[in-house]
Amino acid sequence: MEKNWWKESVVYQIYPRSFCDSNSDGIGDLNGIRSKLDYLHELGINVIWLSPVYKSPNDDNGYDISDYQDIMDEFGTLDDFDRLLEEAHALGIKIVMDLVVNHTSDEHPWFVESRSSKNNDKRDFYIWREGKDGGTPNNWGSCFSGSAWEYDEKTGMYYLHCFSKKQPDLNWDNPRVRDEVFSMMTWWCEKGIDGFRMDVISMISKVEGLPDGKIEGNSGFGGLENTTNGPHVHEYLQEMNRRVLSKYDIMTVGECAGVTIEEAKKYASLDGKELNMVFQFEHVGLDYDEHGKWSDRRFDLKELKANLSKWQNELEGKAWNSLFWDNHDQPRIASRLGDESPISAKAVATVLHFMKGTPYIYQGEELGMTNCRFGKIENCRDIEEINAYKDLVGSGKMTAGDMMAGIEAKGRDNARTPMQWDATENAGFTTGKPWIMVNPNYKEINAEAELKDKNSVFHYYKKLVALRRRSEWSDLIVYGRYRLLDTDSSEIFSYTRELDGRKIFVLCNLTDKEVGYKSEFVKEKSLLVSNYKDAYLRDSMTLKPWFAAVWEV
Ligand code: TEU
Ligand code: CA
Repeated sequence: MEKNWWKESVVYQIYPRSFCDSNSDGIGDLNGIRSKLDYLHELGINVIWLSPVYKSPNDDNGYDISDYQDIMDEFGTLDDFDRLLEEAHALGIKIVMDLVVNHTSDEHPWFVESRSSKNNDKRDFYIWREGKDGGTPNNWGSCFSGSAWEYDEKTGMYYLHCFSKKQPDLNWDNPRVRDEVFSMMTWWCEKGIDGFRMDVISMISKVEGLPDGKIEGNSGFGGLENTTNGPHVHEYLQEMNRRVLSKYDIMTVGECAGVTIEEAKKYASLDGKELNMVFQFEHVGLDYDEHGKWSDRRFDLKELKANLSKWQNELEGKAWNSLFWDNHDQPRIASRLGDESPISAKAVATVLHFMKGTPYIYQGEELGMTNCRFGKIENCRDIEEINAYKDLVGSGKMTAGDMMAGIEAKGRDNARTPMQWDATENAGFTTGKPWIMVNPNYKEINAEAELKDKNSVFHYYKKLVALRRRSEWSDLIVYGRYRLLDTDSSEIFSYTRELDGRKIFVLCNLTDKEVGYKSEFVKEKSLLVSNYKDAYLRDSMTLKPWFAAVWEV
């Protein structure tokens, strides 16, 4: 297996709006991030994935970009960015930008011109269609509820928006769109950034003719199948690779909603023709129900183990995996798979961080931050939650109570409550009024307290990062072969990693109960890490609640 720095990295995702506010306006910013670089250096991570910081009206908190080459007013200036990049690099921390090019903001000059008439220079930068039978051009639904088409009075046509109506989809079939995107990417690479996370990159090529999709559940709209993994997506990414990516020593990860194993082998093939790795979403869709994500259903552990193991085994030797539980779109794993106790946060971290692939830590995950009881929709800020609430409660498909339970279990705002730095007001995130409520448990869960407590979730994550990046087991953890054990257990998640005759054994009890365990290994050579003190390996053991340990055997 060829060695690469991005395979040996641990990435930390920052959602700038909620990370650290340096000028008391209640909104996180670039100088706030810069003030916390030492904290990240202490954690030991070597790459930051920065969620979008470009100019944006913030309809979707920066995932609606109106100028790709300038910084959003609330976050600071390009000079602030340059300083952040310089100081991060001085600490050996790389910065990967969030590239959002499936769509722009409707306030981007390209779209302002495109919608102004039927025949201007930018008209076919976007996807405009005549209506059909007095309605929309097809039955596609938006990820943020409602139709994926918006009627535009000015020219009497519809434009496509797979997300909010303020996020019109770019027409990637137009070579001039690709030219503009590639030159913008080159501009950022020339500034010295270290890579791109590519937002919904699997959606940039739509099926010819934009045919109706299969009606999804009771939404009344066609699903995403005609918008993901489309006919030209690999052609466009290979062109992007030839014209930009291959010219720099950078890291790329594609956010690929709907990606299958077979598609991932193309997007993230080891031949380096497209991207380095992908985010797949099968595992974080396993606790959905008939209401889609808006359910408080929990994972079935056997299903979760089988899915993660499938990705470990089927990409082996063919493509590189990413490993994540949390991000700015997901609820927090300490609540979702753990029981919000620190010991359970350490257990779910152990399970992920010894797998094969590049691990991603989302801001606050290293503290064991949890989901938030928002109580009422007025406390929510996320366009996906607010639109879904209006749609599902407004139409009587869900009660307000069930919908709030669904939002508190799975909503994106769970990841977007302010980073909890200390026990002072607003968790030390801001001295102003925070743009979104602070999780009231910040008095117990905060960085200051955890930095002082060697037994904290923070210090456990620090150990996981050090084992992967700077230990005698680093090569084994990064490049070793994965093998799932105890396949039929719905309580235990255990596996081995093996390389050049050395083997580690990962054993986790993912329940809050004591569990008897018969081990095929009877004696450890060494203990790498455990969330309990007396983690001795025996052939017959009683595993305490949330017990996690990794031994060399
Ligand atoms: O997410 C795309 C995406 O798949 C998610 O919106 C997902 O559909 C949803 O959150 C699951 O419930 C990317 C960004 O990560 C997200 O923050 C943006 O809202 C979206 O694209 C549009 O840019
Ligand atoms: Ca601020």
